[in-house]
Amino acid sequence: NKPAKAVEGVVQAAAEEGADVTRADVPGAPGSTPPSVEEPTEPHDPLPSRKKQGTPETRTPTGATTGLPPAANGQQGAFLTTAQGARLRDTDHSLKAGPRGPILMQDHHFREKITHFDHERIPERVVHARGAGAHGVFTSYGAAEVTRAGFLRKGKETPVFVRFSTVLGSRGSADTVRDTRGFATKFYTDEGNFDLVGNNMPVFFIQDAIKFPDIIHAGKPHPDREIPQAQSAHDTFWDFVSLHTEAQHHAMWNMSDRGIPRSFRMMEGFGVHTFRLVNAAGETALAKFHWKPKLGVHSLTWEEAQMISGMDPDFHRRDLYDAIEAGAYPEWELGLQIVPDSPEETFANVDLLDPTKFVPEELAPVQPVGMLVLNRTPTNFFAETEQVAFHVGNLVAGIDVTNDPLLQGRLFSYVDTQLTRLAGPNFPQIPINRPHAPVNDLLRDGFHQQAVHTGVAPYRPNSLDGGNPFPAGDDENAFLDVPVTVAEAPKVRASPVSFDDHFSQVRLFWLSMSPVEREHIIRAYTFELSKCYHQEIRERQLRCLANIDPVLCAQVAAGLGLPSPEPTVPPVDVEPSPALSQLGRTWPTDGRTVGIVVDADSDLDGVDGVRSAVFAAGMVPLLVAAHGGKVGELPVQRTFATGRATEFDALLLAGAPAPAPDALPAADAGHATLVDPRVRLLVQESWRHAKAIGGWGAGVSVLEQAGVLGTPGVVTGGSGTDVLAGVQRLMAAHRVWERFPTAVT
Ligand code: HDE
Repeated sequence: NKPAKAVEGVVQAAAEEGADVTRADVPGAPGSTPPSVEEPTEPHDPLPSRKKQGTPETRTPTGATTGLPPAANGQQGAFLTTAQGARLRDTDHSLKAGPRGPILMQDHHFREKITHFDHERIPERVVHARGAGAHGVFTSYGAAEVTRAGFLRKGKETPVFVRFSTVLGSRGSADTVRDTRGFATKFYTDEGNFDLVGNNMPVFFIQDAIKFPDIIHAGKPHPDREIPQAQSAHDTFWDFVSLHTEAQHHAMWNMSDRGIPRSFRMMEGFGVHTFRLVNAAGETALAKFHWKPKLGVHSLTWEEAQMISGMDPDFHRRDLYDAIEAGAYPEWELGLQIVPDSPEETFANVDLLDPTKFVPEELAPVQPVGMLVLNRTPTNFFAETEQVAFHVGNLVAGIDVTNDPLLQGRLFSYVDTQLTRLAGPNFPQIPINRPHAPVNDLLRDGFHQQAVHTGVAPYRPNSLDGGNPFPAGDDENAFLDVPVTVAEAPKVRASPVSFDDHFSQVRLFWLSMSPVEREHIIRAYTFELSKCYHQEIRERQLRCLANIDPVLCAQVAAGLGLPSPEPTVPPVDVEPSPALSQLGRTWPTDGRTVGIVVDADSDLDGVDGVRSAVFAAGMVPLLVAAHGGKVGELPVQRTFATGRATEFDALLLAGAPAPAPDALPAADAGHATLVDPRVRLLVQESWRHAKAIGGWGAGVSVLEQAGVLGTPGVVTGGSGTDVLAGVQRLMAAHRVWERFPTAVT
């Protein structure tokens, strides 16, 4: 029997926690049910903790007790303190032996402050180091026919955190480089966290996870000089992908406009791998996950991307935060391509285990199953965006993996990498990673343990903690490893024969592009290969292009000044997938920016009306003038020194600001019709980047001086609102595509 004092302690502790526990409930207390010699089998709540095991109140009081918002936890009170809470008199001077003397070793505040600072940085992610995150909510339309996952039940709302990223660059690299983008979503479901760790492209460079270090070492900067940063336009990348031809498909997606998105808000997302879904009846289906942006899929031009890398390296991050803070919440529909589960795991001749292949939407339509809305920016970048840890193995009941060898390897990598990056195994306890479902995991101790675990039996089976915790079954929605049959097969280091087809889907992608998109792809390959120093690498990549398409190959070869080789694998007949092209549709223009050039002689009332109309259309008007402050009563957001065309989706000219006299060559001085050269540059760059342009009043003379009047996508009219209406129609198609030269059809 337990000593009476110990029993009393347990009862008292339970009462403090609000539990109704009597002496007889305490195991070992006189009069309690004697413990059984059998293993307990009935699930029940954990036993009340013993008094001496009660959680000590070690934390800074939380919002519940102080009334302060939870974000303020740990940083409260009016006075500066040490990390231990002792108030400080001075934090600007170290403790010295006299004002001119050396610092004393005993200055514990100095040592605490500097030591903490010295350790503020953690290793950046080995890939996807550069990223931006946001909170949001996912609302399901329902998908019960195919999955039992609770968060996909009709009407269910689930909180999420999403992190977008580039792949190759370091944490401080530019946003608009040519690269794949990460699109990782953590769903905090009632049944545990589900992470959909995807990209903005549906295929990957390699078929087997064991090659991941190879492709990444090839893409990262050269090991000797550590250049170039955040780009694939260099020898080692093209050396690898030209030798390792299964990478050709993903390489072409990177060379396409998808490699330079206009905004995170305007990117698709793909789970890439095939997953296995299980419904409540235990029936399975194979599925691919898709995110479809409400605003459509749009890209920058290559020149814009390069200019922005210098002028605003945080372009995508800023765009995401600005949109959310302005209330223009980014939205995506989650969609599923569902195909029947079969032992062959093949659909329409596509091997569903091969992550270098996708299933064309025309063959398996994307069925919408819910809506994601991002509505809150992080409070603290490090705590949330940097410390968030995604893992493809964070699965919930109703969603299981397949044997895709890339996915299988990822199941190992994502936990492993956090052990270094987040310094130990307890990263799931970091606030941004904590599941919203109850956790009862029998994992104990380790660096940075935050929980004060009670009980004495963190093992199973046990009788000392009443058998807790208990395994769940189907009725408690336990995760199900689908018992798929594993073929009896020899242990080999090999891939299925179907994985040997490295070119047919690259050709499919190429043939699905519009002429403008093909032209961009040709220019991207030509640019990147021109940056290689080794002639043999360019020639080898041209041989790969010959196997994809003779026109593509010939055009890139011409740009490089090299002969166009013959194919070694003749290009095959494939059916294009029109859904892959970004052109030919119109999209909402919400959240787009419209630059309006004004001067004191502009019709300012008219400009004010245009501003209101831009606002009313859900877009952002930015007034651009020679100086900051105001023009008339209108506030100026950008000056000719700070506003470049890259920031605007369309440009309106309501005036013809004259140049400062000292900005002109002597011969032009006093020329009454000349416009400030920076305004001409604004117009010319907007035109080159195929943006809609409009002008009225004196603005029309700017269009004339810039040499663009009467060309496609340049609207003039009697009033600003008429011009805006024409410009808006053009913006719905994203760009004025006719302006791009196309050598290919
Ligand atoms: Fe990742 N990947 N990956 N990856 N990945 C990481 O995990 C890895 C792959 C993706 O915003 C790392 O926490 C291997 C495909 C995203 O925090 C690491 C393989 C896809 C992110 C890792 C792949 C992705 C990562 C680095 C081949 C698209 C950023 C830091 C087998 C479907 C998540 C980290 C974030 C991050 C490994 C291939 C997407 C090292 C071994 C395919 C979006 O664990």
